[in-house]
Amino acid sequence: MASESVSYDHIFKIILVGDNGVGKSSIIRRFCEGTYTHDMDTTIGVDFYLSEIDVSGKKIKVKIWDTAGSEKYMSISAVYYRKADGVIFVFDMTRPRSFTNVVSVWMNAVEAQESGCPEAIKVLVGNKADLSPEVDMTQVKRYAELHDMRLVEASAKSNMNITEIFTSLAKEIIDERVAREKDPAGGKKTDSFYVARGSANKKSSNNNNEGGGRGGGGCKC
Ligand SMILES: Nc1nc2c(ncn2[C@@H]2O[C@H](COP(=O)(O)OP(=O)(O)O)[C@@H](O)[C@H]2O)c(=O)[nH]1
Ligand SMILES: [Mg+2]
Repeated sequence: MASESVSYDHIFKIILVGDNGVGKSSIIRRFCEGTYTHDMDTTIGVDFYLSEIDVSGKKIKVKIWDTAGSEKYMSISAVYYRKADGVIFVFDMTRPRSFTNVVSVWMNAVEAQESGCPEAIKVLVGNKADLSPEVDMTQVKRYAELHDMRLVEASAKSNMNITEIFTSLAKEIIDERVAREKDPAGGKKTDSFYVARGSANKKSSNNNNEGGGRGGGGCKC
């Protein structure tokens, strides 16, 4: 049988990190498969997913690494932080501790792997935005700005801003590469925006392709 040959404009490695139970696997499943289940299996070590998205007419293959949020897996996960093009830090908007752990554990773990590599583009995601927030969002916004990170309030359950997370990250990675080619010494300059609940990017259906969304690529995991 002849194998299908697909060429891509870009291939990006994206990893999701954050505490156990914040919804990393649910976000990926929602994005890749358009599904949500309440009884998710706990991720052991690292899972690997593939998807495709179209951003500004470019065909992009995204390799998504889902890591276990337990510290005992951090040493396994650390290998996968290396050479990531994008890192999605996930916290649970109903669990303040999961945000303070982004600050005190996950950011340090990722930055420790970055030596010698161009900086990965980072995004901060507050998941479970379908529930009442317990996290102080003023503090979260300040942290995101300080780290030049886009902040997205999302819900894997209600499919809010899930596609937005990946398409906007891919676009930022492309913009960063273009900027670096033009000016190799230049630093990253991200528009610091905040995608809140009920924003224009809110999505409510599974196959939301508008605005450069997924180009019909399902997960090939
Ligand atoms: N209410 C709500 N629950 C969610 C959401 N995302 C995930 N969950 C639930 O949170 C639990 C942990 O999710 P999981 O994806 O396994 O988290 P992970 O450990 O970070 O991969 C599961 O019971 C999910 O069904 C969400 O957006 N809203
Ligand atoms: Mg998981």
